[in-house]
Amino acid sequence: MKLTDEQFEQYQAEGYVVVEDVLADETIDRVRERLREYTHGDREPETFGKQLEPAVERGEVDVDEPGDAVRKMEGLGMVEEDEVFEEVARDETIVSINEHLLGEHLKLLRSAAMLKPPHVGSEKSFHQDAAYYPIRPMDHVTVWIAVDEATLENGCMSVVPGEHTEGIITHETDEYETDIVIGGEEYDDEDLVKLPMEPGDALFQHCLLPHYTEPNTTDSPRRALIMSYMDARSRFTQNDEERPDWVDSVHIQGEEFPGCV
Ligand SMILES: O=C(O)CCC(=O)C(=O)O
Repeated sequence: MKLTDEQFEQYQAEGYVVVEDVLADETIDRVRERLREYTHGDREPETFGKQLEPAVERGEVDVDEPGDAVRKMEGLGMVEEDEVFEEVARDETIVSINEHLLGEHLKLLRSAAMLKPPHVGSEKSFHQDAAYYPIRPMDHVTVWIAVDEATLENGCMSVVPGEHTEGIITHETDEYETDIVIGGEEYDDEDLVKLPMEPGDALFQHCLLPHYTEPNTTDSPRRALIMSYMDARSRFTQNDEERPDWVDSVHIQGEEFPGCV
C-alpha cells in the first residue's frame, strides 16, 4: 500500500499524516493481550525496559497494583524478543508506507509502547523525536499506532503542522530524566492540531515535527505502539564508543550499507 498523492503531500507539507485502519482488529487484540501480560501478568521483558509513572514511583500517587502505573516499555528488544511486536514492526502496510516516504532500504530505529494508564498517565511535553537520536540525515519517520481509542480526554497526540521544516530546536531534560523537552518554546492552541484516533489507525510523523500528549484523566487506558523507521543509509553522528547502547537498529528490508546505522 502507498499513500495517496494527497496523503503524501500532507506528510511533506505538514510533517504528518494519519492513515486509518492500518492494523486489523485481530492484530490489535493480540497487542492488547501481550501488553497486559507485561503489565499485569507474569511475562517479564528480557532485553527491553519498563518505566513506571514517576509520580507513582515517588509515592505521590497510589495505584491498586504496579501494573496500573506502567508508563512505557521501550527498546528494540521488543521486536527482537517478542513475535507480537515484531509482527507490527514488519507489518506490510506500515513498511510499504515507510518505503514510500524513505525509500526501499529501511531499518527500525525505535520500538516502544506508550501506555498512558487511567488517571495516572502523565503528559508528554513538546519534543521532536530527532532530538533523541544522533542520526543524520534528520528525516526518520515515527509511526504512532493507536491500540485504544485515543481521545481529547485520554491524551491523544497533538502536533504543530509544518514546523518540521524549521529544523532542530534546543531541548532540555525534563523530570523523567529519560526524556527531553523543547525549552522555552510556547505553542498556542491555534498552532496545534489534535488527532483523536481509533484503534488500528497509524500516525506517520516526521522526526522534526514538535508534538505533545496530555495527561489521561479518564478511567480507560490510552495505549499506543511506536515504531520508528529510517533510511538504512543514515549515519550515526558518534563513533561506536560514544554511542549510547540504546541507539541501535534492526534491519527491516533492502540493503545494509558499510559505515551506516
Ligand atoms: O504516546 C505518547 O503519549 C507520546 C509519545 C511520544 O511522543 C514519544 O515517546 O516520542
